[in-house]
Amino acid sequence: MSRTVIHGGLVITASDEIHADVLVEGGRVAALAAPGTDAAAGWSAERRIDATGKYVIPGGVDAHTHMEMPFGGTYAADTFETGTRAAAWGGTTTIVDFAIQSMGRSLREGLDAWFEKADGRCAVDYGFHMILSDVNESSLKEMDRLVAEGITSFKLFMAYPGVFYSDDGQILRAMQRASGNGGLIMMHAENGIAIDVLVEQALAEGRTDPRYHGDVRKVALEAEATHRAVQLARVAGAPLYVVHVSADEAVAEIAAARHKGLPVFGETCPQYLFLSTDNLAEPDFEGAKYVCSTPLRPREHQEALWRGLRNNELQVVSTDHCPFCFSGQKEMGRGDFSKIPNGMPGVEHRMDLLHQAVVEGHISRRRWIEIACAAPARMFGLYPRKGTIAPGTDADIVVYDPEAEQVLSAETHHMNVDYSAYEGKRITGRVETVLSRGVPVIEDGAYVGHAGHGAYVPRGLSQNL
Ligand code: DUC
Ligand code: ZN
Ligand code: ZN
Repeated sequence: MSRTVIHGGLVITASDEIHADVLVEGGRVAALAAPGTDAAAGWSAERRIDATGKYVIPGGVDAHTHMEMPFGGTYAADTFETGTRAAAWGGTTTIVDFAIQSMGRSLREGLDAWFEKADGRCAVDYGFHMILSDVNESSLKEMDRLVAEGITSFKLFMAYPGVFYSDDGQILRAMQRASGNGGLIMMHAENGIAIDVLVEQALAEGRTDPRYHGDVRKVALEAEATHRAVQLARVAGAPLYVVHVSADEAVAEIAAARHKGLPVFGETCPQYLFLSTDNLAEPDFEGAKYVCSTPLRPREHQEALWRGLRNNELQVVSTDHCPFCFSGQKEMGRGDFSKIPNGMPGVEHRMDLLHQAVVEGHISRRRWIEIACAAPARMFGLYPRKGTIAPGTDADIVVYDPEAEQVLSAETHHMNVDYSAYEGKRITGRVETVLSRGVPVIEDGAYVGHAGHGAYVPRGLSQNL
């Protein structure tokens, strides 16, 4: 059985920071020992990684990606191959992507299509959530079967009428079903019916630039939908996970629900923490690079998100990675912001941006690991196999240099997209080595993994309840 020793580093998990040597054996963590005692303990190993002065952290778990997602007449530009490779570069060793049920089709057909796209192509491990676009008697029954197979979470949309949208009755039925089968409902909480009215009015009045995407998708309409989702989940007796929370008033709705003791959870994304409507207003259609939904908000909202992450009103930071090239894809919306495909690249830089948040004092090191690794793993039934470093866990391990400097740029990133949302941003900290189940994927600044190493991971029920 192949053995690796990572010695001299500071092992950081969501609960501890300890100087320890880590023994990896056959793809799993076998033991941790006090620094320097590894030889005495008889740890012979083929590979020894010197982590002196470095952090040894669990591989990141990005619970919200959309590889090759069809949207607005085009497809997200990262395939499972390019997207998981970029994830590995940034220290993310597990993604949970969204398989999509098409209108009029079964969940099974959607899921099979996503298995087909991912099979044999991934650099790191992957699981699936299921997007419910057509809630009916038959798809409700299928939910039970999927939960038994390890697809234990379901995304519903209160936005995008005519595409992914579910009405309140459909949402309630899906929540009731999840309450019975143990599944977790993930909600895109924006009032899409009202938004569509405002889109129509904006376009009719000649307000067509990307910044109006942010204008029409109002804070009140995110907060209202979040409130409604909470009340529907409460009536159904189901837990609720609100995805890509961007507005302070939506955080307040989640906090109020949690204060009542309801099992309501929230996720935000780096773009809401670091970017703002100032980006959406960039001239010459550049703002299109930042069109995603929920939209970027005025920067005053960022403090509520950071506070929410610190005090556990928000539990998870995922990326909602859904990249569209500026050239040829974002450009589809010149003269009509509603035709700009919604989504931004991000899977490569989540761990780094959140480390930058540690450097800037927004969160502690352990909270960094909690929100980026342990909490998403627990939330989606992957813990402790993923999300921590302890005897028996998968050896998904990142050696992270907290002192290295880097500048984010489309010139150097590995995502299959022609721009960076963080072009020129200076970051302190960088991934040095990445192991996926004990196998090197990134080593000495080079990609040494291969498509097909990444395995499908069936998930258990959410462990946060
Ligand atoms: N939001 C996006 O920005 N892109 C894809 C789907 C979504 O909900
Ligand atoms: Zn969404
Ligand atoms: Zn999404």
